[in-house]
Amino acid sequence: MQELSLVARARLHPNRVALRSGSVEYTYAQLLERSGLLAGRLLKDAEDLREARVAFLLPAGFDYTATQWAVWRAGGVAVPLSHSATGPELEYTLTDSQTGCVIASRETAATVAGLCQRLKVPLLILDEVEGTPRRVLPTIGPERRAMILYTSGTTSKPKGVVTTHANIQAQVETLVEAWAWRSSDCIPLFLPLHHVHGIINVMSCALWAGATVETFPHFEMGVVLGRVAARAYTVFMAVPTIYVKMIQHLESLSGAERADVIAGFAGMRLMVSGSAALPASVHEQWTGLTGQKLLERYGMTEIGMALSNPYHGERRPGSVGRPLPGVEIRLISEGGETVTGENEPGEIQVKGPAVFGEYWNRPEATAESFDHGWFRTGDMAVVEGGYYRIMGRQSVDIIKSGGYKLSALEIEAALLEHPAIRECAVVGVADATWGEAVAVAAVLREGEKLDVDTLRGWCRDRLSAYKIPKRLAVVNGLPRNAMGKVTKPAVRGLF
Ligand code: MLC
Ligand code: AMP
Repeated sequence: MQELSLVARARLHPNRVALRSGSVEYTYAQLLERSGLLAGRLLKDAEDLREARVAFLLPAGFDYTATQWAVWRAGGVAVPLSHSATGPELEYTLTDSQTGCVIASRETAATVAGLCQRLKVPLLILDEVEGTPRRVLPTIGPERRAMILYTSGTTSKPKGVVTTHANIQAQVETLVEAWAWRSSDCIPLFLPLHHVHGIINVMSCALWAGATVETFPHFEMGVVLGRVAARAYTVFMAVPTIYVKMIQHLESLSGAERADVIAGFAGMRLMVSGSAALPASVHEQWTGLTGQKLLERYGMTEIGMALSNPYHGERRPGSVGRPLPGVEIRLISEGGETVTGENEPGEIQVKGPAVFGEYWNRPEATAESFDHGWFRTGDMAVVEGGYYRIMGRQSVDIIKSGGYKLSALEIEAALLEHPAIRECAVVGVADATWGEAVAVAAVLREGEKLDVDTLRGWCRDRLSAYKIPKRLAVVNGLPRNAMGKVTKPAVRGLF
């Protein structure tokens, strides 16, 4: 029987702890057992789910991972849902992915029950699933579709990035090799589990290596730092916003408490930052505080991780290092030429087994995002002294806030439904904590008034909390160029 590599590897260390939540531990044997039973339940009488989409809204932890593995082992495509998503956002994800079944816990069921009923999608409540007798599971080839992750882009609505088992394996193997993952590792997982940073870099790499993942429902500063002080972890991965927040928090702690946390960080073998630019000043502050040189890397939902500072060797602040093993990178200049020398900027394009094959049901968007087999990231970079430095994005409509990629167009479309707003333009403005903060310039209808708190309150049912504008400028007219097009750099200048 050919098995998925991640699953087959788990059989090598059945008694090791795979996951820990609070004081409860789960071994690899339990993960295999539970995911096998659930896979049987999902299959019912079928032999293979044949890439049917199965969405799940589950907190990070044993049930999340067992469900993800169950979907894969039954031949389905995993569609993890966001806990921050609003009703309309969940509806979009379920309908766009043509999901055939949703899995929730007793706690999360209320969020999706009404929607599932309306869309006539069966809802499975995990706590009520009965054990299904052991049964033969299908053979899943590496080229089969495995997962759809929704990512915002230059189109208003998020697109589903489809990765195969081969893509996921390549994404995991390159990191396990480059960052020397080992079975004695233990890592905290507090990042959202509907994005690659949490799913691939933290969870799947750790489980591939036979290591232990300690899960948290979200980033709980006090609890996580308490465990750091208790020397619970060997590896730590976070987005820059978390490092900024931890620096602020450490400064507020008493001497002894602070010394314990710092010693916990200092003793780790690896600390990684990614998903957004880590300002060199934050990198240096962190080294000053803990002695740890953060390893910054660059990646994307469509490609996994592509560039990384070295595990051994110079980790340069403000730089993302060199291509990871198995990843081909080229820079293409504005004129369409391949950049050959240093100090000349170009768009990062990526090739290799980790690169996704398609956006779900969007052949045109897929075709546009590739240039003769090279994936066009839309990120600009330059090589300096052998290391890549990210210069920013080609599109002003993509915002990175606290590691989340947001589409200005999607936010504008939602805001235009507000009865007081006649026109608006959304931009990302530089912010010391969030990297970029969402800001909106709005022209109001005759006689209307609007302040930022009222607008934020109105947005709550429509947009995930992290997409909601933090700043509002009410203006008489939006800045436009001679052609009448809104000029976003000038909009940024309003804040
Ligand atoms: C939370 N808020 C945000 C926000 N996160 N606002 C803007 N941007 C964000 N990222 C809102 C909250 O809803 C709340 O709003 C207010 O800000 C304060 O919240 P908080 O409690 O202080 O923040 P917290 O909940 O701790 O969240 C911060 C965070 C979280 C950094 C821990 O955003 C996070 O986990 N980010 C990681 C995202 C990620 O994993 N990205 C990887 C994508 S994959 P209010 O209105 O309620 O007060 C990828 C590829 C790659 O990028 O290379 O890895
Ligand atoms: P996502 O689409 O959510 O996977 O986000 C991917 C994007 O995050 C990339 O296209 C980059 O713009 C950005 N990104 C990831 N890592 C870094 C980094 N180290 N520095 C700058 N930007 C980054």
